[in-house]
Amino acid sequence: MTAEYQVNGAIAVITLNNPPVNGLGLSTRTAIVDGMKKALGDNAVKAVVITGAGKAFSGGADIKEFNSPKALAEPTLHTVINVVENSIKPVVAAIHTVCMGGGLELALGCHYRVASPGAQIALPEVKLGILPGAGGTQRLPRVVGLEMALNMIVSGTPVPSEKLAKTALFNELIEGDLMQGAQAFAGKVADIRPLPKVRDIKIDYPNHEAFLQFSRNTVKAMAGPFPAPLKCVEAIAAAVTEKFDDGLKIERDLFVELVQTTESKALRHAFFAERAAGKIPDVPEDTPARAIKSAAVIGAGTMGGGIAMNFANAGIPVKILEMKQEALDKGLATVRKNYENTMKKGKLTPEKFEQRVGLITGTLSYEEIGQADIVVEAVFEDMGVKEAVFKKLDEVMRPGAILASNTSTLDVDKIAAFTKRPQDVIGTHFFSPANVMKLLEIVRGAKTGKDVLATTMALSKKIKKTGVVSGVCDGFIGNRMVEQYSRQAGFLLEEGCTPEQVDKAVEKFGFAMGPFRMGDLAGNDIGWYIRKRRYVEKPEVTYSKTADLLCEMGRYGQKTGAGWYDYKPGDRKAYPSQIVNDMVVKHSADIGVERRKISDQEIIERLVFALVNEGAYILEEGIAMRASDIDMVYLTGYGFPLFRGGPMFYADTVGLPNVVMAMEKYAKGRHGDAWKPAPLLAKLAAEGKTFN
Ligand code: T1G
Repeated sequence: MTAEYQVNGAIAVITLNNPPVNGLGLSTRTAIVDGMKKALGDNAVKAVVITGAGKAFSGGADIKEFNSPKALAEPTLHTVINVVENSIKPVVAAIHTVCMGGGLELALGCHYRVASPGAQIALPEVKLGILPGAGGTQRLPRVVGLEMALNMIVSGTPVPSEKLAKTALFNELIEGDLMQGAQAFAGKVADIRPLPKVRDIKIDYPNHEAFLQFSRNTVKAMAGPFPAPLKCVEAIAAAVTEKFDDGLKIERDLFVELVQTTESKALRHAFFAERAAGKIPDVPEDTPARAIKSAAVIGAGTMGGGIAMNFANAGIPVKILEMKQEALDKGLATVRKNYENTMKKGKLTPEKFEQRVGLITGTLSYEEIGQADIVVEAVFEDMGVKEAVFKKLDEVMRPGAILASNTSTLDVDKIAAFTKRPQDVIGTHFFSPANVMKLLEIVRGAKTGKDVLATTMALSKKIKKTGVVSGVCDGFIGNRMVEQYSRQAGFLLEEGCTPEQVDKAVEKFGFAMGPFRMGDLAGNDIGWYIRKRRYVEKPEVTYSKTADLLCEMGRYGQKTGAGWYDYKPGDRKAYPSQIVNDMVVKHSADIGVERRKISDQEIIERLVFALVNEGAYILEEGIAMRASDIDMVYLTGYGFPLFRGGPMFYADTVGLPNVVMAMEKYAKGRHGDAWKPAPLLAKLAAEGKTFN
């Protein structure tokens, strides 16, 4: 059973025990009701305490059960809460560590609640695209007040129990032994009648309509494409205006509506995908990791400085190595400026500022970084330069140090072969700006040690990155896919689009930024350099020449004041460029392509399905371990819209047969070779299956 029952004197104790977070799955719900029946049937029992074993009181309903028969099987969470609330003996919730979602709703059905300080209290359902569906929107406002409840439910943000100690949510905070204190409290209230029920508390909020209308307007503005936040407000409004049971019904109807939405399914997919990405099938969770107490970074450029900040932010001292004092000083000054800007925004205290800046030092000598536990190379993306650096690192780094490359496309196996310790070499591909973007592609070389992989994955968590393991190929996962996306964007220009038309369509789909604005931001010369290499290595792969023509005009993007768009000094706004549009139109004529009107749908299908198809190749080659890893790469590194769940999840929602049909249509057009369906995609589509 996933809840234990025991009786200590006159107090029955029901302990949820469904690791890892006491999710309220069917078996746990059944065990709670069984425990209550035993307690109610035992005359020696005067009161009941419910608590959770391990690291949570309860993390809420078992999300894994959603959209499955178990979620609605009796006893549902509503039934469990009714059994508790209608008990003729007092029920006390003894809360510790984590009390979230359905776990908090269960506690709100109890007559009393006591908690240890520091327990994380939350109704985070909105982060899964739903809302508290077991009375949370009706009961929480009754104990913490309308405003606090609305903020907690619409944000989903946890609040430490001590911050709620003075509200009716808790009867006591117990500093010492929680279970001892809870049972003593239960003994104290065992004979008090009537039993206090949260549902009986009236919400007293004068002029609540104005507050609720203000909340609706505010939430509508921040919710973006997600329907859940506004529905949370509607459910909470019902707590104020309706009778309790009517409010409960409104909440239930809204919950059922939301749990079916694609947006919620996408958020739940991302929740599990983020956690799955940290699992490496052939590297057991208990693989011993190497201690990372100090780091070094080679290169004080934009990437090197950003990478160093990640270590400092995690409290790890880091030394940046440069060749020239001027470059080192410039890099350190940029890092300091970044932290100053964060401090000016009030997101960093002066103490933290000093601490972090103090953790980052510079050197011109390789000998001074030899004792670091990990070194990350962030030099120019050229194999010759990487070779020189890694040969030097092989000489100076202590045995057991991890030698990581921040390469964004190059062969990590070749880099490892420059050293006598390939088992210590790994790719750690950060995304610019490295101190901001969550994604970290962890590139596993053929000889990378399992402990090095485990250490780097653990380090990704410590520096608050989403680590995703990639095999070695040109561009790993993200950039290999974006290559196809960019090819299609270039072809669309030749066939009739302007840069702003493509960007607008992509941004309407939900991407943070379209491909051309992104190019201007990152620097069009980066892609130019990579294409020049590819023209030699893969002459059979065709590209639109427009991007090269742009660079030949010196229009590298914001850094040169002009790119696909025009820019004004001191203004980052992208202005459509007549020069570029004329260049594109002329180029179409030069290559004999008649320009045509192209729909947004075609733009999206060609850009997104290009990602999906390359993702399918990456999956079948084993470069990515799972489709949800590819989704995490795009959700955390490329601005793919979260409400669509990532390219592979999105393809599943479109239906793989529909994706293949669209590709067959485009295969009949120019550069049809780009639309050959990956065998895995064709197979899944034919079998009516999905990637995830
Ligand atoms: N259901 C199922 N599995 C869960 C889970 C849940 N609610 N919460 C966590 N897990 C799994 C997670 O997938 C991972 O699995 C492991 O537990 C450790 O998680 C009716 C309907 C609780 C703060 O949204 O925020 O109640 O990878 O790595 O960092 O109104 O998990 O090990 O196999 O995150 O210590 C509402 C979601 C549900 C809370 C713990 N509750 N969870 O953080 O561990 S909907 C939530 C969290 C609901 C009712 C509605 C965190 C945590 P694996 P972890 P952690």
